[in-house]
Amino acid sequence: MQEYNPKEIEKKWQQKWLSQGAFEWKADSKQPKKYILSMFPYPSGNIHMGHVRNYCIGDAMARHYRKKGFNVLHPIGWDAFGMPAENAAIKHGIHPKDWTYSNIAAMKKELMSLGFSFAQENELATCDEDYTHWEQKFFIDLWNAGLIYRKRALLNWCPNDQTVLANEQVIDGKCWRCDTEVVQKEMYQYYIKITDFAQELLDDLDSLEGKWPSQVLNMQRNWIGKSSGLEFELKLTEDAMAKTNISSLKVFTTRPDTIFGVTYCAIAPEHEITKAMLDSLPLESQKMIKAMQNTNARNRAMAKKEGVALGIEVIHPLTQEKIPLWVVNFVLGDYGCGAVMGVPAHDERDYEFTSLYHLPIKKVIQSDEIPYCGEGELVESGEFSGLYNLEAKQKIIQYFQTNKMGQGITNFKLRDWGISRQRYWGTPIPLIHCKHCGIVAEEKLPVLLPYDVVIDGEGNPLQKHLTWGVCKCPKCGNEAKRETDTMDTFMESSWYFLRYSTPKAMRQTKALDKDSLRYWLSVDEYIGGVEHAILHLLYARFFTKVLRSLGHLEISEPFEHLLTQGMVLKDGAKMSKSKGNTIDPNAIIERYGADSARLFVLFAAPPTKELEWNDDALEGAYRFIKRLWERSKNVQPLDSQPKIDASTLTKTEKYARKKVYEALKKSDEIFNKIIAGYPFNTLISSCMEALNALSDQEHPLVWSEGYFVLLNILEPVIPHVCHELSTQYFKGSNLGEIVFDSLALEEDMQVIVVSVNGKKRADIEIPKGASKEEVLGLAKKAIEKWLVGEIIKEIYVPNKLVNFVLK
Ligand code: ANZ
Ligand code: ZN
Repeated sequence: MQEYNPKEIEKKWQQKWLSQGAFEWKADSKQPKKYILSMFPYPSGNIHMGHVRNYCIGDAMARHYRKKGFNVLHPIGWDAFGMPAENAAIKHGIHPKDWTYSNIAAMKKELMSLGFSFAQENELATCDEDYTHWEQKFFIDLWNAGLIYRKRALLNWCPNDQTVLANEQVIDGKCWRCDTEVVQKEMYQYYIKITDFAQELLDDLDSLEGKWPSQVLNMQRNWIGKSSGLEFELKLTEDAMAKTNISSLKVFTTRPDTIFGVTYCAIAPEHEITKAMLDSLPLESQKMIKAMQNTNARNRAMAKKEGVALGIEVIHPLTQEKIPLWVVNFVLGDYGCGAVMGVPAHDERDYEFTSLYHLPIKKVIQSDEIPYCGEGELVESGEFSGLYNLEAKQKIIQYFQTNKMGQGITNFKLRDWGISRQRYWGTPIPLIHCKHCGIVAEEKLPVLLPYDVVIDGEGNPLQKHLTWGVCKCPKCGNEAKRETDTMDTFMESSWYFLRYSTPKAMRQTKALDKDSLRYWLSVDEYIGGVEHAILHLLYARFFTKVLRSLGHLEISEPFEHLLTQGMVLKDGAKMSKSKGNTIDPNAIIERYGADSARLFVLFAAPPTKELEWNDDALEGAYRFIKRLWERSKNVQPLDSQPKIDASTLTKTEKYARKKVYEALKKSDEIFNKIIAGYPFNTLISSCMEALNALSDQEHPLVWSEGYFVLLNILEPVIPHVCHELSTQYFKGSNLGEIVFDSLALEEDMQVIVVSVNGKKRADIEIPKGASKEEVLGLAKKAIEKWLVGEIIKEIYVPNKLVNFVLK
């Protein structure tokens, strides 16, 4: 027998699988299917342990279901547009396209060297021309359906580089390249109306209950952020009206029950009243407000509370009191009305703010603490005093509605999705600006990126290009200009899982193929990092709903089950380049082989938990496979699963068989989801126990049967060595359905408790069906040292316990 040589056998099998097309799906719509998908990678150039983990989990599922007779779609692709490619161009002068495709080639090679069973036929990169084509088609469909619109919005702008910056390019308020102070500049942006689907996106989360991690469902619910309350107006005082030319202030509150506790009102720095007042304020205040305006609103809201008193007042609609008006950093310009009523006695944030500026506090819900955010009885609240606050909330909304002073409304935190980016390496937005016709959709798709661009970090490369942007208006034929914005890369990742199902032969002529979609979607198992819990998963759900509403699709939810894998850690910290604690998967493959890497990753922790890097455990994984290889010399070759008459076996032989079938049972429980979360680690440890138990016995058929089963259930984890041994000993006949021998699990022995004077002293194993005398004999032996007096009574409860009562 040869030595275990992973390099040799892994390469051999990988080549064989590829040349046989072993992982391509068959077009048989009568066969049951499984669509197993690990989130596609960004082609940064090298795979890291996070990738390895992600694809090991998906691959184990794909291989298992394939063996069970499912038609499996398990594709791979590349999330290929985005900023790093442009950064590489700026730093190293490599063209983003060349950089991206060469990274794809390199990473593909690395992934394939792990033996992942990816369908080659379905591969795609989102920067492929055909992908661009259909994404632009969807864009235009949405545009024509009124689901995309253009609006001015604030963007991070570097005045020196004359360029828009992504949030991650703003470091401490400064440009990442030139350290210039970043400002907020108003520019046209394209938005998708995801808010039209807010209610449906929220409601359908209920259908994912139990199938997606509840943490992710809750994060999505909070992000959509439905809240109901009262919207009403406060009149400005005559003086304030004179100063601003504005007559009233509209606010939104979820707590109308606290309305008698208002001691100030606050507006966003972007509010029209702020703008009207700005020039008349002291210079110091103007400076503060401008600084707020120049800070990204979400960051601003997280910062230390601060505010500027405007020196004007509004009138409380129920008490007619005058209430001071402030501009504060924690009110968002684009939520609710961009203005709030401040109730420091019953809101943490308002309390913190009023404490800083020594504003009055007025308690209106009975309580001993301040601030008090719980429920209770209203006090000092006019005719509503004495009501329980939840009831008062409804009564006060009613009062405002009856008197036409305001209305009960529902608000969502979810904002429309801003999809335009002022950068080169993305899908061009296929619109044309015509002097005569306005904005017109391009008719000749795809609109491809020009290759000859200058990417130096200054300005927008597409805008600087001399000829690319010049075109003819599709409507009137006059000279017109192309839109130079490209799309947010989340657009591409919002439908790639649909596109995978489009057969390659159809990809030029169709975005999606209805028959393929009907068969393959939804994705049965989606595996990825929890960092995508909100944006990607929300956009993908939304896109699915939009495409359904446009008639492209029949499903409403794209991902039937979601598994969020845990992080890979080293020395307790997330493995990352910036921390310098990464482990290169290639080095592991080089030293131990792909199977050891796969075994380690799936054995070290259950998929959803954090995985702490451990050199010894990796070594252990390798040793286990080596042992599996070496002990196979005990196996007697077979062509099919053997039938064993258990009555002829010894105790250790029976025990070995039991361990083997326990492992098989574990595998069934995992894949039938009797145990949740695909804990492959427990499957692997069952297999290890089984191999140990086999090693304690010599029966050749028990060895063979054991390997027949173990190679089958380990194949999804360590495919190369399993295929190799399976071919050597069983002609591969074991890599399919396996018959479960439930008799092998039946216990010959049972455990009973032995007590002395009612106190438990031992558990003993006795043969099933042993006589009372035999049991008492064994029991006495087990507790000999406690038998210090004369036995006056022996209590025997069959199958359960023995108790000796001493004098
Ligand atoms: C008075 C009040 C008293 C509030 C109280 C809360 C507790 P949701 O929708 O759940 O986030 N708010 C309204 N618009 C805002 C904006 N543009 N920026 C920042 N905060 C805003 O909660 C809405 C509550 O957040 C509203 O109810 C308002 O403060 C604040 F004891 O009004 B509340
Ligand atoms: Zn025109």
